[in-house]
Amino acid sequence: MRDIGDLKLSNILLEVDDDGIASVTLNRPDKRNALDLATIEELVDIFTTLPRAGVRVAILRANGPHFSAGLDLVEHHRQNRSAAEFMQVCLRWHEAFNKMEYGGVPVIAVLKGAVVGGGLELAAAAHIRVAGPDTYFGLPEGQRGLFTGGGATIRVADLIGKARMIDMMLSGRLYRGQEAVDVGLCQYLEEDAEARALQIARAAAQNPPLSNFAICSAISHMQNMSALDAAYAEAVVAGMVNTQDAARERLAAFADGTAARIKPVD
Ligand code: 1HE
Repeated sequence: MRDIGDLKLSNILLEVDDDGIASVTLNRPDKRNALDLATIEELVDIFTTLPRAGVRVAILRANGPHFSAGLDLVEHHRQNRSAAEFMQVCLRWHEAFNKMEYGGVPVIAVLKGAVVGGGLELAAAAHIRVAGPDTYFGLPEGQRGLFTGGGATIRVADLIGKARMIDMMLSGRLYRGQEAVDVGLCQYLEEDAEARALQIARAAAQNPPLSNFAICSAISHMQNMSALDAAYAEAVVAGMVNTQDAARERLAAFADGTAARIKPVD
């Protein structure tokens, strides 16, 4: 198993606590956590390694007042890339975000300030998004003469529908507050988004890793399949997950009356 200590990181901080909860912290606050190529490569490395390092849940967060200002526009400007070069850049973004979405480790994003452009594409690759009171979402690509290249046409359209996504890109519309929850950009809106994300992470970390692996990879894969193939794949995954030792133990506890019942708590 690869040790996370082997990773060479400059733009992202990575810590794992004793419960296997990783904090992945974007750490270019001076640049509003703009995503340059080096940061994308670090994301690829981190999310390739976490599933094999025994990490149970990852919290994706950011230092500074903004989650992420998206594509590093200054780097992109300075590098004067060709079409073929920028296509390669986008493929690395896809590599990073696909590792997050399909890697099998739950990723919970804590959002604040600007979550715009590529920053929203990054957030959309997380499994749960927790926004704070000052969080706002935008796709300013059109205003910059750009187009999305980090998966927004798939993930953001999936979250909010193509009509809203097109509106955001054409009109520059920003979403925040309860409206952002209502349209599907985030699942939680909290005064203390960090605390809520940690609470969710601790709850998810109680699930057997194989169950979380299925939840955080199989559902995404199945969205890409025909209904017939998805049903088949679901049966195969359930065959593995639902017969694991951890499931047998938990079912025994349910059968003997010692397992918690599923009820709302006030
Ligand atoms: C940046 C970037 C960036 C800030 N690339 N350097 N994304 C955008 O169009 C959003 C661009 N950013 C902004 O609109 C604002 O910076 C914010 C609203 C996010 C924050 O405003 P503010 O007033 O707090 O900060 P600032 O003064 O604008 O920026 C502080 C520094 O961060 C400054 O650098 P400095 O060296 O002059 O101090 C900025 O240049 C730098 N900075 N944002 C590079 N994005 C795969 S395709 C995806 C396509 C997209 O993502 S398009 C959306 C791009």
